[in-house]
Amino acid sequence: MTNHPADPSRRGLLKGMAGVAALASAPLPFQKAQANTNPSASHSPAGQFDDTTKRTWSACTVNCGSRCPLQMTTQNGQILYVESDDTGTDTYGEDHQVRACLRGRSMRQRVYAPDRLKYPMRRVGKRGEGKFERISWDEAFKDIADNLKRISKDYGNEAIYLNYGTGTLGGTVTKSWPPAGSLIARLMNCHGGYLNHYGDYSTAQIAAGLNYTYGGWASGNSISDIENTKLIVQFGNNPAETRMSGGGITYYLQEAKKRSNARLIVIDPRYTDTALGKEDQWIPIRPGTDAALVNGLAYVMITEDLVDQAFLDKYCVGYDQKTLPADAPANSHYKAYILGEGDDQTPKTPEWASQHTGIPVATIVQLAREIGQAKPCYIAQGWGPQRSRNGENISRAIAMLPILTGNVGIQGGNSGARESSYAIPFQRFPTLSNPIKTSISMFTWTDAILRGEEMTATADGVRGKDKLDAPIKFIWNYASNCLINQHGGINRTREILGDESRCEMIVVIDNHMTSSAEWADLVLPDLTTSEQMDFAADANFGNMNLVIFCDQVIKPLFECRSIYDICSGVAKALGDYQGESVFDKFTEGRTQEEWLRHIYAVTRAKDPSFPSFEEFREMGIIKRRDPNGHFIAYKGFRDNPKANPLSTPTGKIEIYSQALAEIAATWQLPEGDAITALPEHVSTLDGWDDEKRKELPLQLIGFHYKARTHSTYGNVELLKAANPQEVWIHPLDADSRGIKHGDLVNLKNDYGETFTQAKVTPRIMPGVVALSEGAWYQPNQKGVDTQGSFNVLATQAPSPLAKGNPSHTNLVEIKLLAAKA
Ligand SMILES: Nc1nc2c(c(=O)[nH]1)N[C@H]1C(S)=C(S)[C@@H](COP(=O)(O)OP(=O)(O)OC[C@H]3O[C@@H](n4cnc5c(=O)[nH]c(N)nc54)[C@H](O)[C@@H]3O)O[C@H]1N2
Ligand SMILES: Nc1nc2c(c(=O)[nH]1)N[C@H]1C(S)=C(S)[C@@H](COP(=O)(O)OP(=O)(O)OC[C@H]3O[C@@H](n4cnc5c(=O)[nH]c(N)nc54)[C@H](O)[C@@H]3O)O[C@H]1N2
Ligand code: SF4
Ligand SMILES: [Mo]
Repeated sequence: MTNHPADPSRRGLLKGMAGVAALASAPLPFQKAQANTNPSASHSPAGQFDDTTKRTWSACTVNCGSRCPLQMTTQNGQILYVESDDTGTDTYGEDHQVRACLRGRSMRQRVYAPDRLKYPMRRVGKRGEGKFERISWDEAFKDIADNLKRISKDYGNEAIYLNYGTGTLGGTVTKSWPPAGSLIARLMNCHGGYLNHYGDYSTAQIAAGLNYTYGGWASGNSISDIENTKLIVQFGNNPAETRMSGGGITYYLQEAKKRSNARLIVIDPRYTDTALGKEDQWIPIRPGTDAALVNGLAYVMITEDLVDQAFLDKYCVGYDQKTLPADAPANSHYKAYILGEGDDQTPKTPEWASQHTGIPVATIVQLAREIGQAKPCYIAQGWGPQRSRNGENISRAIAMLPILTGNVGIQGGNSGARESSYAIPFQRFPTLSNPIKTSISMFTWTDAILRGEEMTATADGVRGKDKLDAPIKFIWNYASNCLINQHGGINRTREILGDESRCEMIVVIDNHMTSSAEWADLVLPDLTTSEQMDFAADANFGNMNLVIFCDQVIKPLFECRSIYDICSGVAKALGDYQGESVFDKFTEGRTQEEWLRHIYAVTRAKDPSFPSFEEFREMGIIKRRDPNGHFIAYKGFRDNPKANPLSTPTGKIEIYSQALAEIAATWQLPEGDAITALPEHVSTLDGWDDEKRKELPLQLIGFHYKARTHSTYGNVELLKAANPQEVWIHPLDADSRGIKHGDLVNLKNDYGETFTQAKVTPRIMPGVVALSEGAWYQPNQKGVDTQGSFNVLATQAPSPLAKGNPSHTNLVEIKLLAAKA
């Protein structure tokens, strides 16, 4: 869709379509423009408008992993239509165009959405009722400052929490995550600090798991390196939806695969858009059982002599007795575990794996032989498999395939992690340092409200201290819908937030009246990217990347203010802290534009090849290619492991991790959770073999959907119409429940209930249903969600090691509510 090579007619069409998409269903002030616009694009739309028509560079800065330039045409100060990148030669492998997907192209709809927040508001009803009164900015600033002072005095700054929020992750001034990179952090660091969080909803389990295998964040070969491979195996990776930009991974995958002509095997419970005829084989798998599949594959590889023994001996710890740490128990190595000579005395035969995964034995044997014989082989995992209750082990297990076959650190191979991107070094907004060193996992904040002082390092993963000293009393919720919508266990969250004596103040800063905003005590209206100047960076692309100059396209709407001005206002109201003006320390005397000029000057001082600020403003985008061609993860280690050891305790790839063995022995885990020294398959609560399945027979997974970026763009009617919210269900499961395609169905489990329409399709394996995450939670009078909002059905119990969100581990039952009219 966004990824066509240069084709003038196609470009004309896209241009015209962007106009149509942007103009349809516009709010009233734009009806005249709508009537004037000829969407056929047979001539330049710009020619039709008067002198005030202008085209300005901006960007889409949401957290879809990509970053896309937008060129916005305005007339009389209002956005008329939105186009994307038209620079470069548009030849793959050169500086091809980074074209926005339909979400970015519908930016006009988001900017002018009827539910735009217009002025600051204070809650008047009970928390969560959604009743507010309009107040002035000065009242809002004073209220926040008074509460910050009171709460930090009574409980300490550890009681002030910056919630996870990625709504404008791609910006520089507006950057909303990581928390320490945001302006809210800078503000709080001028006033005693805040309780930080570690980990993220995206990658908590893989980041924690592969840290023990490779040391630190596990990188993968650049996706462009697929042009050098023989076989591509993707576990739960769906870039056709999750990396949609014209500069995005989906384009690299297609183009690189064309060059190598490598086979593509997709392992996913769903037949994804990434497969969809472009794959050579789809292997549907039961959610949460990828580690069991790997075990079966390893069994075949070991018994058929397909493993790279020399690689395992030289680079790895714990494959067999030879490299097992001296003080590890006998037979606790990987080979013993697979062959059934370890503690459980269970050989992980293909038959064993088939039972767990639902994949036929012959398919497992054939896959093992194919992977074992293809050299090099690009094995990668998206983040779907790890976003589960046993995700740490799953991520480590998948990495075993390239490790067993010696595909790590070579061209055309991969580490088993997700693909890496080439990055352009770019200065970020300095945020000063946080005097509070404590942090919690981003997923455990509701518990920190409820029982903060009981939370410890070994039971709850508190870091920086043995335990928390205060519960959360103040929440900054900036560019985040995690207060309600994006956080598992919505009904439990409602209960905890509903007790106003616990968390005493919640400030939500957003563009729209989201379900999280409804739970705020104060709602502050932020500018969109289109209303201010900023730089966008940090895309997940291939071996080319870009930085975008986001200019101010239109004047701020209503009483909206930028996050810089909001933080400056609070800073002023805070007065002095330890004898220093918070305002002076926060602003350093600069305006937003002056900061951007300063940040750019710092970037340029480090790298004089950047053009001048004014040149960049004119160009809109700076694109660069990786001077090394393709990134090859762990190449230095592979070439010379003594000179370039990994940052694991042994400096090697740790198949058996002593650090994990220690954690397993010392942490307190709830019954049913496991941390293991080897990347074992473990059964979990709400997994396929949970007893509960008798009542809740269907496994429910989520996925990231092209209709939205999480919840962002969820209020754009055109996108909703094109990609409705629906639950994928196999015809066998639908038939046995009397459900037909398009029927309204109810999804229910221990945590909650919702309804949505059924998509009856063989694109999902029997016994599994899938619902995209991010639909806007909207309960009816009985408290039942009406929008198919995923997180009413998800748990708040974290995964064992990362304390991360097990979003894809759920059991559910589905019933017919009403047949399609
Ligand atoms: N069940 C389930 N839950 C999940 C996931 C899952 O797979 N399944 N995925 C998880 C993942 S990976 C993530 S990253 C999180 C994402 O969760 P969030 O980070 O909350 O992401 P969004 O839903 O996009 O919400 C961002 C908010 O920012 C707002 N916003 C957008 N632009 C701006 C701006 O310029 N200024 C301000 N102030 N606000 C802005 C949007 O209106 C929206 O309310 O969700 C997690 N939740
Ligand atoms: N359009 C769009 N793009 C996005 C986002 C968005 O909301 N919308 N969100 C962005 C963000 S913040 C993130 S973190 C990424 C998320 O990127 P991912 O986490 O990779 O995306 P998901 O769709 O959650 O999962 C990928 C695939 O894993 C499959 N899957 C689920 N469970 C299992 C399992 O147990 N085993 C296997 N093998 N497969 C499984 C799902 O069916 C899905 O097709 O996407 C980013 N891109
Ligand atoms: S949502 Fe992502 S892919 Fe789409 S325009 Fe925005 S940044 Fe680009
Ligand atoms: Mo994410």
